[in-house]
Amino acid sequence: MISENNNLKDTGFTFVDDVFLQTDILESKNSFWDVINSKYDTGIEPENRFWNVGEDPKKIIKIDKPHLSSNALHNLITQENFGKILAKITKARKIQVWHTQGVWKPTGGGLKGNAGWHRDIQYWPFWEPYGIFTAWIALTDVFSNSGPVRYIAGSHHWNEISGVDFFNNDIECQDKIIKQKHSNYKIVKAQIASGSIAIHGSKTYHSSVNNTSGSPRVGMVVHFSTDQAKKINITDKHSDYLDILNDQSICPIIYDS
Ligand SMILES: O=C(O)CCC(=O)C(=O)O
Repeated sequence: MISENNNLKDTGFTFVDDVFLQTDILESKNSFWDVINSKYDTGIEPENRFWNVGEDPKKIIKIDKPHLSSNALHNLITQENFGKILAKITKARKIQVWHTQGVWKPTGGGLKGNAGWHRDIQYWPFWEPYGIFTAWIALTDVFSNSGPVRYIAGSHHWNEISGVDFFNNDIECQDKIIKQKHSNYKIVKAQIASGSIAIHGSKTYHSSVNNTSGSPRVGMVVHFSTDQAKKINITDKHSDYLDILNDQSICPIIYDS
Protein backbone atom coordinates (compact mmCIF):
# COMPACT_ATOMS: atom_id res chain seq x y z
CA MET A 1 0.00 0.00 0.00
CA ILE A 2 1.51 3.33 -1.03
CA SER A 3 0.58 6.28 1.17
CA GLU A 4 0.37 9.29 -1.12
CA ASN A 5 -0.46 12.63 0.46
CA ASN A 6 -1.48 14.62 -2.57
CA ASN A 7 -2.76 13.93 -6.02
CA LEU A 8 -0.30 14.17 -8.89
CA LYS A 9 -2.99 14.52 -11.56
CA ASP A 10 -4.94 17.31 -9.85
CA THR A 11 -2.28 19.30 -8.02
CA GLY A 12 0.78 18.47 -10.15
CA PHE A 13 2.77 16.93 -7.28
CA THR A 14 2.55 14.31 -4.56
CA PHE A 15 4.60 13.01 -1.62
CA VAL A 16 5.30 9.39 -0.70
CA ASP A 17 6.75 8.54 2.72
CA ASP A 18 9.33 5.91 3.70
CA VAL A 19 10.46 4.82 0.26
CA PHE A 20 14.11 4.20 1.21
CA LEU A 21 15.92 2.73 4.23
CA GLN A 22 17.81 5.19 6.43
CA THR A 23 21.09 3.27 5.99
CA ASP A 24 20.90 3.73 2.19
CA ILE A 25 19.94 7.38 2.58
CA LEU A 26 22.88 8.13 4.88
CA GLU A 27 25.31 6.33 2.61
CA SER A 28 23.94 8.28 -0.37
CA LYS A 29 24.20 11.62 1.41
CA ASN A 30 27.83 10.92 2.38
CA SER A 31 28.61 9.74 -1.11
CA PHE A 32 27.05 12.87 -2.63
CA TRP A 33 29.28 14.95 -0.35
CA ASP A 34 32.26 13.07 -1.85
CA VAL A 35 31.03 13.88 -5.37
CA ILE A 36 30.67 17.54 -4.37
CA ASN A 37 34.32 17.36 -3.29
CA SER A 38 35.31 15.81 -6.64
CA LYS A 39 35.83 12.30 -5.22
CA TYR A 40 34.28 9.86 -7.69
CA ASP A 41 34.32 6.22 -6.54
CA THR A 42 33.28 4.99 -10.00
CA GLY A 43 36.12 6.98 -11.57
CA ILE A 44 33.56 8.79 -13.79
CA GLU A 45 32.94 12.55 -13.68
CA PRO A 46 29.38 13.83 -13.30
CA GLU A 47 27.83 15.33 -16.45
CA ASN A 48 28.02 18.90 -15.20
CA ARG A 49 29.07 20.77 -12.07
CA PHE A 50 27.50 24.11 -11.12
CA TRP A 51 29.73 24.40 -8.05
CA ASN A 52 33.43 23.60 -7.67
CA VAL A 53 35.70 23.03 -4.69
CA GLY A 54 36.89 26.41 -3.36
CA GLU A 55 33.72 28.27 -4.38
CA ASP A 56 31.35 29.94 -1.91
CA PRO A 57 30.20 27.14 0.47
CA LYS A 58 26.97 29.03 1.23
CA LYS A 59 25.71 28.81 -2.35
CA ILE A 60 23.21 26.17 -3.42
CA ILE A 61 25.26 23.29 -4.87
CA LYS A 62 23.90 21.54 -7.95
CA ILE A 63 25.69 18.65 -9.68
CA ASP A 64 24.19 16.99 -12.77
CA LYS A 65 24.14 13.18 -13.06
CA PRO A 66 26.03 12.46 -9.83
CA HIS A 67 24.83 8.82 -10.12
CA LEU A 68 27.55 8.34 -12.74
CA SER A 69 30.19 9.18 -10.15
CA SER A 70 28.88 7.40 -7.05
CA ASN A 71 28.04 3.73 -6.63
CA ALA A 72 25.79 4.53 -3.66
CA LEU A 73 23.72 7.03 -5.65
CA HIS A 74 23.49 4.67 -8.62
CA ASN A 75 22.29 1.88 -6.30
CA LEU A 76 19.78 4.20 -4.65
CA ILE A 77 18.06 5.35 -7.84
CA THR A 78 17.90 1.84 -9.32
CA GLN A 79 16.20 0.21 -6.32
CA GLU A 80 13.38 -2.03 -7.50
CA ASN A 81 10.85 -0.75 -4.98
CA PHE A 82 11.50 2.86 -6.06
CA GLY A 83 10.76 1.95 -9.70
CA LYS A 84 7.56 0.17 -8.68
CA ILE A 85 6.34 3.15 -6.66
CA LEU A 86 7.02 5.60 -9.49
CA ALA A 87 5.17 3.30 -11.91
CA LYS A 88 2.20 2.98 -9.59
CA ILE A 89 1.90 6.72 -8.96
CA THR A 90 2.30 7.70 -12.63
CA LYS A 91 0.26 4.71 -13.86
CA ALA A 92 3.13 3.71 -16.12
CA ARG A 93 4.30 0.42 -17.58
CA LYS A 94 7.90 1.54 -17.92
CA ILE A 95 10.12 3.95 -15.99
CA GLN A 96 13.49 5.11 -17.28
CA VAL A 97 15.75 7.49 -15.40
CA TRP A 98 17.13 9.84 -18.05
CA HIS A 99 18.70 12.54 -15.87
CA THR A 100 19.59 13.21 -12.22
CA GLN A 101 20.82 16.10 -10.11
CA GLY A 102 22.10 16.31 -6.58
CA VAL A 103 21.14 19.50 -4.77
CA TRP A 104 22.82 20.48 -1.48
CA LYS A 105 21.42 23.60 0.13
CA PRO A 106 23.68 24.78 2.99
CA THR A 107 22.12 26.46 5.99
CA GLY A 108 22.50 30.22 6.38
CA GLY A 109 23.16 31.04 2.74
CA GLY A 110 20.33 33.58 2.46
CA LEU A 111 19.36 34.30 -1.14
CA LYS A 112 22.38 32.28 -2.34
CA GLY A 113 20.45 29.16 -1.34
CA ASN A 114 17.42 29.98 -3.48
CA ALA A 115 16.31 28.05 -6.55
CA GLY A 116 14.06 30.29 -8.67
CA TRP A 117 10.57 29.41 -9.89
CA HIS A 118 10.60 27.17 -12.94
CA ARG A 119 8.94 24.21 -14.57
CA ASP A 120 11.39 21.49 -15.57
CA ILE A 121 10.20 21.19 -19.16
CA GLN A 122 11.43 24.75 -19.92
CA TYR A 123 14.97 23.30 -19.96
CA TRP A 124 14.18 20.23 -22.09
CA PRO A 125 13.24 21.14 -25.67
CA PHE A 126 13.70 17.50 -26.71
CA TRP A 127 10.71 16.17 -24.66
CA GLU A 128 6.96 16.63 -24.94
CA PRO A 129 5.81 17.44 -21.38
CA TYR A 130 3.45 14.47 -21.03
CA GLY A 131 4.96 11.36 -19.39
CA ILE A 132 7.95 13.27 -17.99
CA PHE A 133 8.24 13.53 -14.21
CA THR A 134 10.69 14.27 -11.40
CA ALA A 135 11.15 12.48 -8.07
CA TRP A 136 12.95 14.47 -5.37
CA ILE A 137 14.47 12.04 -2.85
CA ALA A 138 15.04 13.57 0.60
CA LEU A 139 18.56 12.66 1.79
CA THR A 140 17.92 14.69 4.97
CA ASP A 141 14.79 15.53 6.95
CA VAL A 142 13.20 18.57 5.30
CA PHE A 143 11.49 21.00 7.66
CA SER A 144 9.50 24.14 6.92
CA ASN A 145 12.64 26.26 7.54
CA SER A 146 15.05 24.01 5.58
CA GLY A 147 14.17 25.70 2.27
CA PRO A 148 11.98 22.83 1.03
CA VAL A 149 10.97 22.55 -2.61
CA ARG A 150 7.61 24.37 -2.90
CA TYR A 151 5.02 23.68 -5.55
CA ILE A 152 2.25 25.84 -6.94
CA ALA A 153 -0.84 23.63 -6.81
CA GLY A 154 -2.47 23.27 -10.21
CA SER A 155 0.26 25.20 -12.05
CA HIS A 156 0.77 22.28 -14.45
CA HIS A 157 -2.41 23.60 -16.13
CA TRP A 158 -1.00 27.14 -16.54
CA ASN A 159 0.42 28.63 -19.72
CA GLU A 160 4.17 29.14 -19.71
CA ILE A 161 5.37 32.18 -17.75
CA SER A 162 8.47 33.83 -19.18
CA GLY A 163 11.05 35.52 -16.95
CA VAL A 164 11.26 32.81 -14.26
CA ASP A 165 14.31 30.54 -13.91
CA PHE A 166 15.95 28.05 -11.51
CA PHE A 167 19.24 29.96 -11.72
CA ASN A 168 17.70 33.35 -10.79
CA ASN A 169 17.67 33.57 -6.99
CA ASP A 170 15.61 36.79 -6.90
CA ILE A 171 12.38 35.06 -5.95
CA GLU A 172 10.62 38.27 -4.87
CA CYS A 173 10.97 39.62 -8.38
CA GLN A 174 9.72 36.33 -9.84
CA ASP A 175 6.75 36.33 -7.43
CA LYS A 176 5.73 39.67 -8.97
CA ILE A 177 5.97 38.22 -12.48
CA ILE A 178 3.75 35.30 -11.47
CA LYS A 179 1.24 37.56 -9.69
CA GLN A 180 0.78 39.57 -12.90
CA LYS A 181 -0.67 36.41 -14.46
CA HIS A 182 -2.33 34.70 -11.48
CA SER A 183 -3.95 36.47 -8.52
CA ASN A 184 -4.80 33.48 -6.39
CA TYR A 185 -2.73 30.36 -5.95
CA LYS A 186 -1.63 27.97 -3.26
CA ILE A 187 2.01 27.12 -2.50
CA VAL A 188 2.68 23.76 -0.84
CA LYS A 189 6.04 22.94 0.77
CA ALA A 190 7.54 19.45 0.50
CA GLN A 191 8.16 19.00 4.23
CA ILE A 192 9.19 15.38 4.07
CA ALA A 193 11.35 13.09 6.17
CA SER A 194 14.61 11.62 4.89
CA GLY A 195 13.91 8.57 2.75
CA SER A 196 10.61 10.03 1.50
CA ILE A 197 10.05 11.40 -2.01
CA ALA A 198 8.20 14.26 -3.66
CA ILE A 199 7.08 13.65 -7.25
CA HIS A 200 6.05 16.39 -9.68
CA GLY A 201 5.12 16.65 -13.33
CA SER A 202 7.31 18.43 -15.86
CA LYS A 203 4.95 21.45 -16.08
CA THR A 204 4.50 22.07 -12.34
CA TYR A 205 6.05 25.36 -11.20
CA HIS A 206 8.35 24.99 -8.19
CA SER A 207 11.15 26.80 -6.38
CA SER A 208 12.90 26.80 -3.01
CA VAL A 209 14.03 29.56 -0.67
CA ASN A 210 16.72 29.90 1.98
CA ASN A 211 17.59 27.29 4.56
CA THR A 212 17.63 28.61 8.13
CA SER A 213 17.29 25.22 9.85
CA GLY A 214 20.90 24.94 11.08
CA SER A 215 21.77 21.93 8.92
CA PRO A 216 22.05 21.27 5.17
CA ARG A 217 18.99 20.28 3.13
CA VAL A 218 19.99 17.62 0.62
CA GLY A 219 18.05 16.10 -2.26
CA MET A 220 18.76 13.56 -4.97
CA VAL A 221 16.60 14.57 -7.92
CA VAL A 222 15.57 11.87 -10.39
CA HIS A 223 14.11 12.94 -13.72
CA PHE A 224 12.29 10.04 -15.38
CA SER A 225 10.25 9.21 -18.44
CA THR A 226 7.37 6.77 -18.69
CA ASP A 227 6.17 4.68 -21.63
CA GLN A 228 3.88 7.68 -22.45
CA ALA A 229 6.78 10.08 -23.04
CA LYS A 230 7.46 11.34 -26.55
CA LYS A 231 10.64 12.86 -27.93
CA ILE A 232 10.65 16.03 -30.03
CA ASN A 233 13.07 16.18 -32.95
CA ILE A 234 15.11 19.31 -32.61
CA THR A 235 17.96 20.60 -34.70
CA ASP A 236 20.02 22.66 -32.25
CA LYS A 237 23.08 21.61 -30.25
CA HIS A 238 20.93 19.34 -28.05
CA SER A 239 19.57 17.35 -31.03
CA ASP A 240 21.38 14.13 -30.09
CA TYR A 241 21.17 14.57 -26.30
CA LEU A 242 18.61 11.81 -25.84
CA ASP A 243 20.85 9.25 -27.57
CA ILE A 244 21.94 8.52 -23.99
CA LEU A 245 18.63 6.69 -23.51
CA ASN A 246 20.25 3.77 -25.34
CA ASP A 247 22.90 3.46 -22.64
CA GLN A 248 21.50 1.95 -19.47
CA SER A 249 24.67 2.69 -17.51
CA ILE A 250 23.62 6.36 -17.87
CA CYS A 251 19.83 6.02 -18.14
CA PRO A 252 18.72 2.91 -16.26
CA ILE A 253 15.29 1.44 -16.86
CA ILE A 254 14.07 0.86 -13.31
CA TYR A 255 10.64 -0.60 -14.06
CA ASP A 256 9.32 -2.57 -17.02
CA SER A 257 6.10 -4.54 -16.64
O1 LIG B 1 16.18 21.18 -4.68
C1 LIG B 1 15.72 22.27 -5.05
O2 LIG B 1 15.66 23.23 -4.30
C2 LIG B 1 15.20 22.42 -6.47
C3 LIG B 1 14.90 21.11 -7.07
C4 LIG B 1 14.27 21.17 -8.42
O3 LIG B 1 14.25 22.16 -9.08
C5 LIG B 1 13.65 19.97 -8.93
O4 LIG B 1 13.46 18.98 -8.17
O5 LIG B 1 13.28 19.93 -10.14
